Amino acid sequence: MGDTPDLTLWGVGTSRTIRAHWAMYELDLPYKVKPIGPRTGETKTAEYTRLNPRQKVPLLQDGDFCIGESAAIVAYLSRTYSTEGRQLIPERQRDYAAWLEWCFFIVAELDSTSLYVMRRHRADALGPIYGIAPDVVAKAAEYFREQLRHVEAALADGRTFLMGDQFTSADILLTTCLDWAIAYGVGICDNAHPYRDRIRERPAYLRGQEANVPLAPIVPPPAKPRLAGD
Ligand SMILES: N[C@@H](CCC(=O)N[C@@H](CS)C(=O)NCC(=O)O)C(=O)O
Repeated sequence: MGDTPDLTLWGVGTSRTIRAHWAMYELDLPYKVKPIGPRTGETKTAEYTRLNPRQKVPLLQDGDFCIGESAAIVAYLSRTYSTEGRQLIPERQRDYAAWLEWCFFIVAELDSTSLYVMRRHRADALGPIYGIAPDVVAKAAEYFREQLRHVEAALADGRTFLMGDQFTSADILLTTCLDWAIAYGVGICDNAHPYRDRIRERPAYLRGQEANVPLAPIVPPPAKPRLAGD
């Protein structure tokens, strides 16, 4: 590996792609952006499918190495490129385990089981593809609120970040879910507001947001029935 990493990040415009852009700025890493968007056909090209057979964004290319899944990308970047004072993963064994627990919890319970289910079944999102289902959307929102109680309990001791004084990639994952929930009109617990406000002031968050903006509005091709993806 040379002194300057050869990093290319594919994908903009989603709650998942922002995580990787944000992590790049937290770690102060130079990188190239391929601003492809979801449901534009750009994840289905032969070139992209060779790099990422899952046909999803985000995807990180580090030289000849490719890795997908937003939570894995931010963990990989930190593990590979952290420096003294700039790291997104705790080092001590039990802190590491607790960090891992938060990451899995956020990805599995807040993202996949709640917000993404809402996205799949909202009329203004992927409902036309997967089925418009207001009851499912309402139940998923309720489940999100229920699960957020674990975050509420953790923040009740006044900690700055999920892992205490150290900002980690778990905070990146959580903040993107809180932003997503608010955008969907799902209320978040009271003590998550000051937590989120604090984090959204971070220069890296603001720069990551800017980098995540699509060059042009994402216009999906005409809807046709699909079995899987997105
Ligand atoms: N668990 C994955 C989810 C990635 C994902 O589903 N990405 C969607 C957009 S949010 C996508 O690329 N769908 C393919 C497409 O729409 O072309 C992650 O966190 O990276």
